Amino acid sequence: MSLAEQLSLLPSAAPLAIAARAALLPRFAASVADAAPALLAPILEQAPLRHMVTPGGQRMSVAMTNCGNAGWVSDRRGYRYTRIDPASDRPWPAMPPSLRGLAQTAAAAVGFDVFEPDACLINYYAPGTRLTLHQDRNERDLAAPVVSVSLGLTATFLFGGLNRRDPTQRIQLHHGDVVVWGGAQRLAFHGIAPLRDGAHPVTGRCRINLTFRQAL
Ligand code: MD3
Ligand code: FE
Repeated sequence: MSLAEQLSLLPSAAPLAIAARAALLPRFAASVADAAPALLAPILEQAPLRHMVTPGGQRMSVAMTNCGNAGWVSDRRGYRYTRIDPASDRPWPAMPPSLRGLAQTAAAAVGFDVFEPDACLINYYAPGTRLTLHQDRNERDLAAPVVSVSLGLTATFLFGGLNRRDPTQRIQLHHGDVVVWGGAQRLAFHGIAPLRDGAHPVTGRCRINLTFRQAL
């Protein structure tokens, strides 16, 4: 059995509280993480990954797409959630119930008993890709948490404060890790350091991050 297979059979470690209503749940998604590429393949076929453009005109280095009733998009007009994929003029692909249920179970583990995500943003990181410090504030109800599932190569998550220039903590996010962000940390600045090159047995040479949100 490969090391990755052995690790996937270990029980997940205790939650790591980051703040009152924010926590890292190590390997919480272990049971679905190894099957995620097969689950995502038809979604990526219907709504291919694309490099969106920021309102300032910069091409994002992260490639993105969405599933669910709403999807996050960025272009010269700004950031927003849409029900229709502008690339296909069709609704975004459905959110797989198993992934939605996992996000709900994770949210409940941090005290969010009611979490009804309608959007799942899929972020694809090739080696060298980064996500600069930003806040997520396009969701209608900022009292709802964001739940993130990491797949594939390990990334360094940068976790700052409520002001862009506050110091950042670095947290390693591994395959199968889940992070729940709620409470005051919901509006914290955060990002991903340039992804280190490597090969992961499940995803290959990339990291995929799924973020579940109550957007509309
Ligand atoms: C903290 N994604 O999609 S996930 C994003 O790994 C995003 O792809 C990163 O930041 C990634 O917006 C980080 C963890 C995460 C997601 C949303 C948050 C942390 C958050 C919203 C508020 C505070
Ligand atoms: Fe974010």
